[in-house]
Amino acid sequence: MYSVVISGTGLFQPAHTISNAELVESFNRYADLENERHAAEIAAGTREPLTHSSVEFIEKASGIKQRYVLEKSGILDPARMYPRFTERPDDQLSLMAEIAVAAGQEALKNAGKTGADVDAVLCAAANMQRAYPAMAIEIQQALGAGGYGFDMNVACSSATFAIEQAVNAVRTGSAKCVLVVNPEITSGHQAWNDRDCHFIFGDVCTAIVVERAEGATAAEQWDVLGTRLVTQFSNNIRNNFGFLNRSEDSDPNARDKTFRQEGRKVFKEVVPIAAAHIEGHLADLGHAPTAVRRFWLHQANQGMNQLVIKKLVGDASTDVAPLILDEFANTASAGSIIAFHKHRDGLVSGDMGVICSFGAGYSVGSVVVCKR
Ligand code: CO8
Repeated sequence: MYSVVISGTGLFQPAHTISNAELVESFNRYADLENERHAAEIAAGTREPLTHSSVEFIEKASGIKQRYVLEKSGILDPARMYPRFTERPDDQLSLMAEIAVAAGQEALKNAGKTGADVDAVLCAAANMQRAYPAMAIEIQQALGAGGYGFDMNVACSSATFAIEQAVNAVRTGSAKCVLVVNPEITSGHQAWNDRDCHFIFGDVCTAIVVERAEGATAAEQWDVLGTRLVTQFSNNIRNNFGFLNRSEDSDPNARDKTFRQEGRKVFKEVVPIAAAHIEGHLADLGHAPTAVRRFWLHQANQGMNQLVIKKLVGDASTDVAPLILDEFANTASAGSIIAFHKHRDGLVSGDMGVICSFGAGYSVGSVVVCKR
């Protein structure tokens, strides 16, 4: 068995942002147009009118202030309400691979590695752009990596679940250096015309290099002390988009073919599961939560993170558990990795940290690390 380190991280951040004010203005125009279109049914009492969204609600309920998106005009167009991407020919790098390569190159640079040093690429995200060939194999080729690549999806926990696969591959010797990428193009499967959730998501891609400690040369390295994953089935976060839609003769644009959730239930049910998961994982490694210098938590809701941290250590300050949600919104599996990427300055050798994701499935994944 080999010792394993995380030796580099990378972040691709789209060029466009949408503020809550822009988002709400577009949603409210959409709602007014829909209500005009259905005025007769609304007057007859056979249809409920759509109600306006509000910036104040979004900030109070979630902590989100803006989100990055790959394409803005289509999302804000009240006659469309989803991004406008150009279909690319098969011989051109696909959009998901393009953002994964950008984040992957930064992570490799920070790890002091090149694509040629990588012998496995895991593309882990809440949605894949196509059925096959695997996105990871296209990314592997674009980076000049060897070995193998595969895709995996555990929704918001895709990144931590992939880190465990990478750690196991390096620990057992089947790979020496694994690149995990999390291209999250959430704008493509977000219901921008649903007031209950139109504010939740943003686009981004993160990357992490996991390698054998004895080959690592990066100035900053994190020993992986342990990983732990758990899942428990729930329909409270669900998207029915899939390859059988055509055969089922279902409407590909129906509401259930994009993200939907019972937000309140998710909040109430996932907080105790996540807190108990982290506490149990640390206990089995011989540590109390108070021994942890920093928690890089999944970024879905500010109140959720504060509750998890209060349960664990009683102190919900952003020094203990940094928030990136205000700037990035929920970026599915990338959230905890963005927090790790941006907020680890100032930690010293021997400091322990926990990366933890939680979300659809339900799924929870934790990675306990210690700075070398
Ligand atoms: N503007 C104004 N008012 C609103 C709005 C709005 N936009 N939306 C709802 N309201 C109103 C409601 O109508 C309700 O009014 P009333 O009390 O009169 O009925 C009131 O506000 C309260 O509504 P809620 O109870 O729904 O509001 P909450 O306080 O629960 O906040 C949240 C809603 C923010 C969604 C909150 O419940 C939450 O964050 N829950 C946790 C969500 C979570 O963690 N989800 C994880 C999903 S991510 C994941 O797992 C990855 C999935 C794969 C990625 C998919 C990418 C697209």
